[in-house]
Amino acid sequence: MGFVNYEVKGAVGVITINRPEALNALNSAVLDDLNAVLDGVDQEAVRALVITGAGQKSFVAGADIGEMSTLSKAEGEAFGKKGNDIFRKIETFPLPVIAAVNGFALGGGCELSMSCDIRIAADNAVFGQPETGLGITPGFGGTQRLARLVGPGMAKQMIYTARNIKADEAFRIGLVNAVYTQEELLPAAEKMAGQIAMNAPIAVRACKKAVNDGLQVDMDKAIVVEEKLFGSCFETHDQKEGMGAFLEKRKEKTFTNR
Ligand code: CO8
Repeated sequence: MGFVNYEVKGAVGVITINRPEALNALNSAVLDDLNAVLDGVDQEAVRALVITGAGQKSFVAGADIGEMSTLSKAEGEAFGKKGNDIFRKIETFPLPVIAAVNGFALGGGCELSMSCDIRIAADNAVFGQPETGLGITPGFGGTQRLARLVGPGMAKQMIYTARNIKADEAFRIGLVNAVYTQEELLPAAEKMAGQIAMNAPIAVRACKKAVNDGLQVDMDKAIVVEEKLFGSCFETHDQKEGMGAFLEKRKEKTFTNR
């Protein structure tokens, strides 16, 4: 794909937003390429994804301001929907997705990272929702996902002030799980994805669905979501393999995604 690279390393797929001349800003073509890469992921062979940005400076510096600058009301809504649909695809993607945030994650970039299951950052990462300074609201889910991740008070502060925060502050408020040096970031993301990939894929997918779906409903309904998914695991070969290996004191396990 022109603006999005995809490389499979064992059971880990690495998606790289590749428009470094514009700090990987998301225009329509980048979004289309990202969508096509997601649609092309082999969900049998690949068991976890990493999303990162090309170059040393930026994860994604936002939606493309040049492209957005002349939009009408209807076009703005349509552009928001285009991004939202793709980011929701990532959020509900059957495989876990790790954002390796290697620099600027502003506006749509922060929103892209928040649609991933897990965020880890390089020490040069900068997060923010600068939209109010541009005369708009966040448009790719920022008002919703930031509030859910860091709480409404901190989300409102970041969004109303449009103030960027550095990696250490993002770590302190729980927006990222860990901070690495720039050199260590991608290896760390791939290592984490590799650890996930070693576990039973159906169980990992069910855990993603349980957390995501359970957060949308009250606790009484949420534990039923978990019960159903927990029960469904007992129909799988991988449950028999995982528990069989424990009982037989066998270290090697072969999870076949069945
Ligand atoms: N859009 C378009 N081009 C960009 C963007 C962007 N978001 N960010 C950077 N670029 C381009 C610059 O224009 C520049 O291009 P050129 O060399 O042709 O002039 C190139 O990337 C390099 O950027 P800088 O020279 O500015 O690099 P600096 O190191 O000086 O600054 C910054 C880096 C601080 C990241 C700076 O580029 C910046 O502030 N960028 C904009 C960040 C921003 O405001 N992002 C949020 C955009 S709004 C958004 O994402 C809303 C999402 C939802 C949309 C829903 C629509 C309905």
